[in-house]
Amino acid sequence: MPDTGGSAKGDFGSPRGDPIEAVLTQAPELPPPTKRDYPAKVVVHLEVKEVVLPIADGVDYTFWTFGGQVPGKFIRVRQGDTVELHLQNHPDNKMPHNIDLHAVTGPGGGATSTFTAPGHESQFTFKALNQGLFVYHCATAPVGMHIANGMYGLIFVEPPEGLPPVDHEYYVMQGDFYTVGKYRAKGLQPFDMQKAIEENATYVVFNGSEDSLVGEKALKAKVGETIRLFIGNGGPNLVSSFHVIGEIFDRVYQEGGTRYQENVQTTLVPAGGSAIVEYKIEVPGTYILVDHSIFRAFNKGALGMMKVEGEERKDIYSGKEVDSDYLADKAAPSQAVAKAAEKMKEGELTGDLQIAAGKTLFQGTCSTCHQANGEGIEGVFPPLAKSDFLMADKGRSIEIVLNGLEGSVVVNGKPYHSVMPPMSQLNDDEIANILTYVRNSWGNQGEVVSPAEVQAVREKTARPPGAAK
Ligand code: HEC
Ligand SMILES: [Cu+2]
Repeated sequence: MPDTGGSAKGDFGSPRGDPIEAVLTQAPELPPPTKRDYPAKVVVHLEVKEVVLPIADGVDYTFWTFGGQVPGKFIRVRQGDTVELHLQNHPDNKMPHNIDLHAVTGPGGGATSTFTAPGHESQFTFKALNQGLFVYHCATAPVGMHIANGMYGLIFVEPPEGLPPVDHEYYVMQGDFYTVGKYRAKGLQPFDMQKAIEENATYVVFNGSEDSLVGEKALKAKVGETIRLFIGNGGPNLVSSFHVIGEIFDRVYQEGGTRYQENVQTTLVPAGGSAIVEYKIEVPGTYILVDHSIFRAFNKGALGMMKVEGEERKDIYSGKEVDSDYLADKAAPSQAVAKAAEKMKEGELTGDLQIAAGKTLFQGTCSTCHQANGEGIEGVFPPLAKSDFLMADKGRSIEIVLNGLEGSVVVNGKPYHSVMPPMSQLNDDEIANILTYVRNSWGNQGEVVSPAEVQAVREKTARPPGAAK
């Protein structure tokens, strides 16, 4: 492979032709290739907007964004281009902001030239000397807080000859978020500076929300196609171990640079760094994008999907489709959880809404052992369907979910000697919904369980050692 020469070879002279207004896109889409063979002047208009958007079902967060969404809009230029960047700070915003692009050669990467108060605009110009995939972010003090609120995006400086064509290019950027409430605690969640300093993330998500790449919003492809993912990591704190379950990366341009490595399972994406990943798809089905620091995927939101249609290839893979057990409630996303959260906020939560939300949550949390139909597995997992033990005592059933159960228990005349782990990582409203569903399904009939009842049990009982609070 030829030496690209870094910045020394990246100056192709003065920009030629008329200035070009850059096409900017929101994730997961990318602007088209520049398809240019000369250096141009490219004008970029980015507007900072402070917006309230969902980070999870029923959970809102005040994001600070480059362009109205997290991550910021994707910028695509060619090596040697001269970029004239205009940063607007929307008049409704509360904070000053600026931009530091890692693609810039020059102190501060643009930050010192672009400090912008609400209602103002600033601009600066740079020549993109190095090719590669670069992060940009806000660098206004307190810098960590601006990045933690979602102020980052990607700029791709194409090599002069462009990249080889592929069937799909997608933009995926990871970020960690810190909220006062625990994971999925409902309502508008404020930023938690202390948790951010301690690097104790509440959420780790792709593209600004744990629902951004699941269900209807999954990335799409067909068997036989080649995919190129432009992966970024905004941080502020965590390094990503990016992995696609069921795929092997044919090529990885490590850290967004020029050289590629081949046949990679998991690639590191540093905070404030990137990677370009390519793979051809042979087998149809659902592929799961994760940060393989795996609690982040299943307990903090770092999980996305790529749905691939096409002919089965039993010679390559004989297995079954999506394993709904490990995918939890994301296997079949429903609006039920969001709806219940919304009505709870308005004080209009009904038993029916709780049952619907509880059903979704049960699939993810309890059905692995107690089975989707609540029948359990004889001798191993006791039934919840028509369980005399469950229905005899509502308070006790709350306690079991919160604190687990060990030792001997007799359900419908049959003994069980096993262990159920505590599920106290669930919120009060989630446990209330699950138990309302369980106590009103498969022939069971009982009253609703309210979040207040769960909270009361949480307060008056002790968690077993090692359980989540
Ligand atoms: C990892 C497997 C596992 C998971 C997940 C699990 N349980 Fe259990 N559960 C058990 C076992 C095992 C027992 C019996 C424990 C014993 O023998 O003391 C049990 C007992 C119970 C009981 C009392 C016995 C009965 O059948 O009425 C209830 C109620 C219950 N679980 C509800 C739940 C709910 C609700 C969830 C989801 C929030 C859940 N469990 C998740 C394994 C599990
Ligand atoms: Cu900012």
